[in-house]
Amino acid sequence: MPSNHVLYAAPLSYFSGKARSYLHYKQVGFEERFADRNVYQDIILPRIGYPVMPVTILDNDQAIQDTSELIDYFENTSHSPSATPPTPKQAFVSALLELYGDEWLVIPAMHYRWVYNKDFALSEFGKVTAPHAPKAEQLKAAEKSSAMFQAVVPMLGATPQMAPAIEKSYINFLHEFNTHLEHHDFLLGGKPCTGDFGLVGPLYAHLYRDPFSGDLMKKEAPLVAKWVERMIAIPFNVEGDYLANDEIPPTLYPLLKRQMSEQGPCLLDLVEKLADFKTTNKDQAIPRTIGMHDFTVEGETGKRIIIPYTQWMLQRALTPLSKLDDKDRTKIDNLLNDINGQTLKGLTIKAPVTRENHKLIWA
Ligand SMILES: N[C@@H](CCC(=O)N[C@@H](CS)C(=O)NCC(=O)O)C(=O)O
Repeated sequence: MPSNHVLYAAPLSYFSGKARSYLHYKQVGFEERFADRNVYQDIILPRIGYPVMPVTILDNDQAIQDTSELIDYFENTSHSPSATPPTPKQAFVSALLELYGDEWLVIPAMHYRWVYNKDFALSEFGKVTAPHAPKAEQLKAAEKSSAMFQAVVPMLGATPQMAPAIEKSYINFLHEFNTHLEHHDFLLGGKPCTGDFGLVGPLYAHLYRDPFSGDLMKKEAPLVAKWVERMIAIPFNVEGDYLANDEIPPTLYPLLKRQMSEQGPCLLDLVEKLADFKTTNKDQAIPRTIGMHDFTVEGETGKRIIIPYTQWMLQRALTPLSKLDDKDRTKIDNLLNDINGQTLKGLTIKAPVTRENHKLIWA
């Protein structure tokens, strides 16, 4: 397909998997280039200002870093095939599950990568950091370049104390998603939505491609592994559509309930903590983290960092609700009741944020 969009990405990367899968689905035509050390130096740092992947340079030379901004860009400029359900309940669930994949499943993804797949992960980091060096040198370079990622694991809450609960929750999630996939090819029927792309980030690079985790997924949830294979197939093959009448499949409720019970309390606390932070720091750049808070998974409570960016993802799910009429609003409220997400009903974001030039700023 003729196009000069370039995706700088790598196979080991969480968000590269999301961007790649979406761009193939969207059929916009792009070339993927390996984001090695030189790409970081020559393209990513000068264009974005900090080291991160994936980065897309569009054919008009615009640089897009964030995968949700990438999705928004192509959903707004190239309509078919769409990843945004046209009806309100499905659009809301799609955005919620994108938030879940991006900002919560990072906990099991990072846990399994660094506890069970460390050797493989290091060899993959070596390819990014020192692509042309001999293997031993690559591994040495990988220890250095992956140090920040390894240090983040306990900060995300994936500590040895939390490990059994994180694994229990992930296996339960796999079983719940597997049951859903006995009935549907994608989250909302026969066609993927932004929620599918959010989930494929962790479920591809870390939890399918890393060898121990891939075996676990194939054993515990073979249909989830097949879904990953559908999500990464080239060309991306879709024959169906979203379910009629704005229906949320009943088999999705256990996943949504899991999200509300685990991630929900952290979302509410984040909204409070970010508002508190703003009262004393409103002239300061918004930091990547603003302290730690409790989180509870399968009855076990640990601590994890509070990430302001997550509120931006939450806002993307909630903002469209304010434009709904009373009838549609009631439908969303009923859905939130059914998934134990009552606390999100009418939630006020006290210190809204937005993104500008690849950075989070106060809205
Ligand atoms: N929200 C961003 C997240 C990007 C991200 O976290 N990328 C990871 C690799 S998958 C990274 O480069 N992390 C380095 C860092 O955040 O310092 C997106 O959607 O693109």
